[in-house]
Amino acid sequence: MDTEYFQHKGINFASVIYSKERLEYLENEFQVLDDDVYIVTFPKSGTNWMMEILSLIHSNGDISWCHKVPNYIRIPWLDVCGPGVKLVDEYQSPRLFSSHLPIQFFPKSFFSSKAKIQMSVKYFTYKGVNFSPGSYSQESLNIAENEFQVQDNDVYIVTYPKSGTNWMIEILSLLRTYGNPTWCNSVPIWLRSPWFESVEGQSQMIDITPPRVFTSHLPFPIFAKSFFTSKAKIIYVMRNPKDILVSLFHFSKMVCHYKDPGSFEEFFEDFLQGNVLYSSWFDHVKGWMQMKTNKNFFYITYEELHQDLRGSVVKICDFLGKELHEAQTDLVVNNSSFKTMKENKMSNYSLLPQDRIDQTKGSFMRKGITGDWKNHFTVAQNEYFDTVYQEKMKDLNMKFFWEDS
Ligand code: PPS
Repeated sequence: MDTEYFQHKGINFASVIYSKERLEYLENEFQVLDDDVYIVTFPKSGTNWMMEILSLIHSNGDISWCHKVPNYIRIPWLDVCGPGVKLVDEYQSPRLFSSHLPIQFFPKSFFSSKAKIQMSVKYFTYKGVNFSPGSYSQESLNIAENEFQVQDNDVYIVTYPKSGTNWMIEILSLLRTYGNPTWCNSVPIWLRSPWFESVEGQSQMIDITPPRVFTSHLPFPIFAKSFFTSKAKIIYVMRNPKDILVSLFHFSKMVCHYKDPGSFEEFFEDFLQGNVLYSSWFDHVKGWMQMKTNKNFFYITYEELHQDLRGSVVKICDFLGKELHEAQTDLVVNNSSFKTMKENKMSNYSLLPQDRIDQTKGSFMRKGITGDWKNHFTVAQNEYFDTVYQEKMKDLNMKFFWEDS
């Protein structure tokens, strides 16, 4: 039997378990109590695991409740129709609920209550690398690595997150139009250069016309196999990992399908250990630097873009074999500035719905500067970071722009 979906305010719901009436009721009339606790998840994020943990906390570690009562009765689903509705509506305080509701449909009364949400996001690994189930699946990653067909005139922007990926997408978009910003001002950045390993990117790439530009955060060992027998090109952008750490810390608080970063101290340690999305920055950079002498591989740093954007654009043009007049180069430079991108809703991610990025917690185009780590790291953290950095990077024999700063 095919599952039928209906749309409620732009989101798909399976009609066998959801109804518009119930969603309207929950959003507008359902009364949250101050001592309620809600487990809220995107599907497959560890909901049932969290239900078991909260049940055990609720019964002071006594397993007998978990053994006698099914979990959906111990912790009813708030949003699911059927017998669960009765359970929800007749449930006595203190109440525990589960829900997959996006934030915009969550009971309005929650936001004026003292109730708590336990939001659970669990990353999965693909060949040892961490990914978020909100954007990737084992299948999408397997397709990207093993089935995706790279074309000879493709260009790939490859980065570890927060290295200047979107800046490079904007630059390449503008190169395509010889500096004319119309395309950048009318098409969202993620549709101009989809992430070819993500579930969404794989559905968006169907509409891409050659010459295709794709984006990727994939580490070298799991990149598209077909690339290595093609004439396609890669632009690899790197950034001072201290600034990446800071940028990723702030961004992780905004993205609903990223794990809560915890305190800065906790995130600092997670980053150094590679316990973050896409795992270790050190492995990413060292992996891709194996390509550094390949003629179809060009690398540049965020810091170089900052110091000399015009000179960087000229180098990128040389690599891509693209010829631009002086005035066209100026247009590319001006239209890819931080200020222009921050004001462009097609490039600043403000179009994404609240359940993807919580814009109240920050901005994707946050500061756009180099050296912001100095405003975040303690002296001890900086020394610790440098020790780990030197140890992990010692075999690479490369000097990076940021190492003198
Ligand atoms: S992501 O989520 O991995 O795709 O992010 P990514 O695009 O790699 O990096 C985001 C950071 O790049 C900054 N940014 C820019 N800086 C200067 N100029 C321009 N045009 C520009 N565009 C994006 C953005 O502000 C993020 O850095 P932070 O330090 O958080 O401000």
